[in-house]
Amino acid sequence: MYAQNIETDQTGADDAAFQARIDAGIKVEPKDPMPAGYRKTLIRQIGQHAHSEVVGQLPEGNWITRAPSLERKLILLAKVQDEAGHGLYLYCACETLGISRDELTEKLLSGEMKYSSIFNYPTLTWADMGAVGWLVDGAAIMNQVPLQRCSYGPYSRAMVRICKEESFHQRQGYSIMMNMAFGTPEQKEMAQDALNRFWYPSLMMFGPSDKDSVHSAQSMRWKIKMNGNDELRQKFVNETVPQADYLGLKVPDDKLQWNEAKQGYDFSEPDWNEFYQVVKGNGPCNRERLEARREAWEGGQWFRDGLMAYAAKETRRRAAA
Ligand code: BYC
Repeated sequence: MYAQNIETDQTGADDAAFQARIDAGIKVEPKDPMPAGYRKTLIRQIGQHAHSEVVGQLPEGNWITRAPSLERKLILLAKVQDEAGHGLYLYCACETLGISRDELTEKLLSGEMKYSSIFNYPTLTWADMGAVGWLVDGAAIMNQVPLQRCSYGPYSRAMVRICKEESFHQRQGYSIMMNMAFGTPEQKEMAQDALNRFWYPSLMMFGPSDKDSVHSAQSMRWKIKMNGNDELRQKFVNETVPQADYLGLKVPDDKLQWNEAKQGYDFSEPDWNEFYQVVKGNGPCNRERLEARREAWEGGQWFRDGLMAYAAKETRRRAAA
């Protein structure tokens, strides 16, 4: 039933009338008519976003047992739990479009659906927890704050709560970076090394340049995306460079320079060949990440079976009462 809804426009939305509603700022709700392409694009984007949150737990989960203090361990645990929560809100939002969580997971594990390229990079030192919070969550906020105003009601509402939590995540990352950058010379060196490794992968999070972006134009018309990839990347660079300056760290880009005329920084593009390789599954940690998700999914089968058996038993009990 679900697949049919996705492939064909069963709800029969008239494109012009639908676009007029979007242009008027009216939110689309799950039972409203919508073009098949709109539904499909949302499933792709929200599903990819949900997968990113869940896979995003892995690089940080790697450091929970090695956090340098009890306080840092508690904060990191809370953050990683938040990511699981974000995944749940987003899977729920996606399910309102007529696809089940099981189907979404199968598509992730088969490689048909993606997750953010950033999580295919390893977290090698404690300073990486700082860089991930500061840069990765910082980039996520830049992208997600505008999505609170996106046209699909369940997605926009999920984003409100997610953004509040992401801003705590970003601050905890920056707080780690401050401790490291203002700490011993060795700590500062670790902070610089983390920035060096995470800078360009963070810029890639916004997706390819607008000229190479396949979906941006249509997604922006539908208000599934509120901004172009390059615009958000530029805003991220403009906000982040002064933060690096404050830390006394150097952004690893010799071409980085303030441009008075555009009131923003000129900066080097990431290596887009590397980006496409990572997206295709050939990044440093792609196999490891998917394997961890596969193990978790297969290992949890007995528990899901138990829940289903209990739900069936309860339904029978209520019917008999
Ligand atoms: N990684 O036409 P384009 C987070 C793909 S993490 C992998 O511009 P679109 C978090 C794209 O899917 C962030 N793939 O695409 C933080 C498309 O391929 P397909 C997760 C990417 O969708 C800390 C192709 O490249 N956030 O939240 O218009 C801890 C062409 O691109 C990437 C979201 O998902 C990438 N970076 O724009 C835990 C936010 N970039 O699908 C979690 C919502 C592009 O045609 N998503 N591709 O095969 C978005 O805003 C948009 O989907 C994107 C891409 C800006 C990411």
